[in-house]
Amino acid sequence: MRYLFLLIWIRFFNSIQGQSPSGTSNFRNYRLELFEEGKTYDAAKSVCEGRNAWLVEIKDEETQAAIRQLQTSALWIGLHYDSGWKWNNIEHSLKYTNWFAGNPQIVNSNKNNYCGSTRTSDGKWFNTDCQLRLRYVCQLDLTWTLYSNSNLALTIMSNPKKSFSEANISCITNGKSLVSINTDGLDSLLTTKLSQLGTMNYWTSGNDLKTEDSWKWGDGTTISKTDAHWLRWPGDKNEPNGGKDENCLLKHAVYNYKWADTKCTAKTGYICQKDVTSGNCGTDVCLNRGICTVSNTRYTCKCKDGFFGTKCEKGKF
Ligand SMILES: [Ca+2]
Repeated sequence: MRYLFLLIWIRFFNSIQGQSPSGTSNFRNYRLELFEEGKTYDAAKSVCEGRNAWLVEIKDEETQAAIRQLQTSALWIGLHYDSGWKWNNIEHSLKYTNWFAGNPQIVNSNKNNYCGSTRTSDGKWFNTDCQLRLRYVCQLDLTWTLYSNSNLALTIMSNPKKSFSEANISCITNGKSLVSINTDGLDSLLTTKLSQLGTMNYWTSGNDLKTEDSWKWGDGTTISKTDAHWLRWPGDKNEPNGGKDENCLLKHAVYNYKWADTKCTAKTGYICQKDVTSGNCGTDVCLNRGICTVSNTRYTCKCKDGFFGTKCEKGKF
């Protein structure tokens, strides 16, 4: 009896909780999360919103391809009819479209074909009855993480992969720099965030490019060769161990994101940082022209009329 109760409780718990994605992929600065349990359009939309995400929005061919890699079945996407076809959240007008021939079909007064989905065979879009139960993909913005013990804003980039120097240029181009991991707290935060993303290594700013065996962060501070965050192998082959061949420091996914020296030409993910002590978070935190300010190690987005969400990513259209 007790076990029966337990079983019922578990089923109940799973039914309210039961929204773990069956597949994920990182694409640009987003995570795409696939849900295999068929739901109506509104129910699927609610699941995404409960995850601080939204039904995936396909703004170009690359996004379309990323979704197809994840799942080729028919899927709900964040497309709906409201006096015209619109994306639910960011940038609601349709610039890129990929409708199947004959779509969108004329919407009828019963509103039963007001929802957008993708076809199984080729991913092209069609509009259909919102009450159908389809698989769906949520899209989550990974752009910014504010490190709570400082005013460091972190950007974790997974796609496209870059070499150390390419990653460095990418950060600088965006007014940032590759991350300098000066505290245990920052290393721990990054380890948590990176492990949620999958199994990719990530470049930091650490290197001994200038003087072999003299490791420094990008901000000029020294990295001890005996720092406990270096990966420890059994025996005496502790990292860094690559000599003149390996001059750049990455957090290594397979080994719990411990540090390892690696060839700087390897292409992988990378982490940019930006100091937002001034209180101005810049232009890439709040979406849809929201105004960003920082105080007490938190950022706040003041959204323009019609937008809401922590990053003003959602809109009432
Ligand atoms: Ca070296």
